[in-house]
Amino acid sequence: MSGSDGKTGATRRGFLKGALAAGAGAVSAGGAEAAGGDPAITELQPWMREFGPGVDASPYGVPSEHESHVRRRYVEWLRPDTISAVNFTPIHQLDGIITPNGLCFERHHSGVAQIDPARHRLMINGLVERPLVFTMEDLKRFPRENRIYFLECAANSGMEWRGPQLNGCQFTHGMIHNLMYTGIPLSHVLNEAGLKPGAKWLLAEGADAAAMTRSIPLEKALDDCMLAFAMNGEALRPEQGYPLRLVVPGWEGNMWIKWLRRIEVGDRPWHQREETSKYTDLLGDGRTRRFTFEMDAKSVITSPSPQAPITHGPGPTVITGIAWSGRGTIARVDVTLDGGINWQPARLSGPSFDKSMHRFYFEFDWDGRPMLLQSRAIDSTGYVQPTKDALRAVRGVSSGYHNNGIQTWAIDSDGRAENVEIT
Ligand SMILES: Nc1nc2c(c(=O)[nH]1)N[C@H]1C(S)=C(S)[C@@H](COP(=O)(O)O)O[C@H]1N2
Ligand SMILES: [Mo]
Repeated sequence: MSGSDGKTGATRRGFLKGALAAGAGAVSAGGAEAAGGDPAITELQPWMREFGPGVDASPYGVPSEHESHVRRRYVEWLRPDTISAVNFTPIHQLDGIITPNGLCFERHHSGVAQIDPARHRLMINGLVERPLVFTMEDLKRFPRENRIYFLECAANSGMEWRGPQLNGCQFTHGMIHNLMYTGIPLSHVLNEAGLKPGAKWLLAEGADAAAMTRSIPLEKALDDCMLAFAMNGEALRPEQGYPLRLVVPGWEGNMWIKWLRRIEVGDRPWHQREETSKYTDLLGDGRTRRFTFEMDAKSVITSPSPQAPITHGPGPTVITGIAWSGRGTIARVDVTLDGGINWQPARLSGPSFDKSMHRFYFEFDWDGRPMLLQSRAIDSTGYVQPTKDALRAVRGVSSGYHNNGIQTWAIDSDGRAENVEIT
């Protein structure tokens, strides 16, 4: 598995040597060196001497070659060409609240459906007055909305249920993305078809070879579900369901059917594979919870973390991370440096939207000693993110889905981070 880069110690030693050569006191509070002596500023660099690539060099822009390490990654035992295929968002390298389109984790059960939008249709059938079939063009004639939501797979952090396993938040928490969706409220097409008395549930079906199908309560469908065709201002990426995906705000990612082709209206749930043998929470006594739709409040420190160690010495240090709740907004995030003995409120920065990712920062003076970092989210309902032990006390140790327990990173005096658990 490609985890931490193992370069931490070397980088920090390099910095200390530089600081010593420049003389004690040359390092300012922010870590910047006093002017003079650094060839990176005193000498002409290659890019200062020549005309750069012209305006047409990349008609569709890509990140700097120096950012090529920022990419989706997978783990060896969940390979890309299997039914369990998943890769992970590099959350340790991102900032703000919006996930760039090319870095959104992917989870698909039969690969990416390659769909010609001109031949894509959405059918509404079942308990409706008028069964209807829409083209993409038809759908775009309904009034559109723009909304920002997180999508988290119910299995995110699932591999950590019995104890710390993966050394990096990309792998422990990276089955999440947060995007601005453009689309139409699902209620528009349901009203157009006309709901018959007795209509209580929907079955959403994908056009991929897996024909992913999930039952969704009608109440939720009419409340805030969307038929989305754009993410962050451009057409959905094929991986995210091009040309049409169901958006089910705050609820587990599995319900957000990609490549959406059919919605059947019925009077009861269908109990499909993905809502019975999969995506149900096994409890300690052998029973399972029937449905767990909402994603509970959760947070994680993304930097420092095992793939993003602290690469400077003691002094001003920035901790950052993300928090989200399927039940509303994030009211507060607390951070602890000592494994939960003392908690301090972090600083939330950026817009706070319902069922969207939130960004937090915590700035402090690191004394260079080892730390046990944790964050804990409190959402707008007052719910407090639990410890992993508290979750196990209620749900046993055989579960895997819906693990929103508090994550701990042990930081050593070299700034390296490791996935640990405090028991
Ligand atoms: N048609 C279809 N929709 C699907 C899936 C799939 O395999 N096929 N996977 C589901 C699962 S389990 C998750 S977590 C999300 C992942 O969305 P993403 O690939 O945009 O990250 O899509 C859901 N929708
Ligand atoms: Mo999922």
